[in-house]
Amino acid sequence: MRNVFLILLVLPFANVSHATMRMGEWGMVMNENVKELPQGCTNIAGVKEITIKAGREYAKEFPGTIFGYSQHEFVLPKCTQINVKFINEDNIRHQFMIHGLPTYLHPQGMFHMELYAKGETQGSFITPAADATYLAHCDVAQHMEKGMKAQVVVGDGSGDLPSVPGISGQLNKDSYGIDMSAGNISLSLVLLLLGLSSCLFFFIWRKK
Ligand SMILES: [Cu+2]
Repeated sequence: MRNVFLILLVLPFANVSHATMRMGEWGMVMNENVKELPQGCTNIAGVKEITIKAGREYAKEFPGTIFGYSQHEFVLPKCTQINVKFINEDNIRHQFMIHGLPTYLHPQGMFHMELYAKGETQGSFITPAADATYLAHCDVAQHMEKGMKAQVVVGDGSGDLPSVPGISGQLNKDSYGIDMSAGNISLSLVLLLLGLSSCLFFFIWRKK
């Protein structure tokens, strides 16, 4: 009886969030939205299909990265239902998570797709009514830092995000400092003088 009472007490709060989740041994799709209209949209303006592939293959183009997406930028119209096909080409876990979406549509502002190994899945969300640029990434440790970062531009966007491969440069650029120690400088000078004097020597020797 006490349990029934508890359930009745909790029931009115159970439907507060529109959180949806599908999961299995393949991975998960969390916080999809195909029902709720974002504020400022009068109707769903259209439906757009996008495909995003995740894998090591896509890092080749960008030195210093290990992982990547087949596209690091998506330009999408406002108030549009986006059907995302997410393909993982690696045999490790990868995600495609969009952040900063309206929290009344997506808990924590997040739309999340994840595959534990090679495979594919589908998920949908509706783009908001304002011009904005959203971060999309893979949250597995070090995957974003190593290249799995993209931007989702809705309408005209709100400016490029930093360190998006191919869009706004690399996250961790290798830097090679110049060795300015006395030993290194004197060695360089000696080699320079040696080179110059040998040139001079052969020049004079050939003149004879
Ligand atoms: Cu990943």
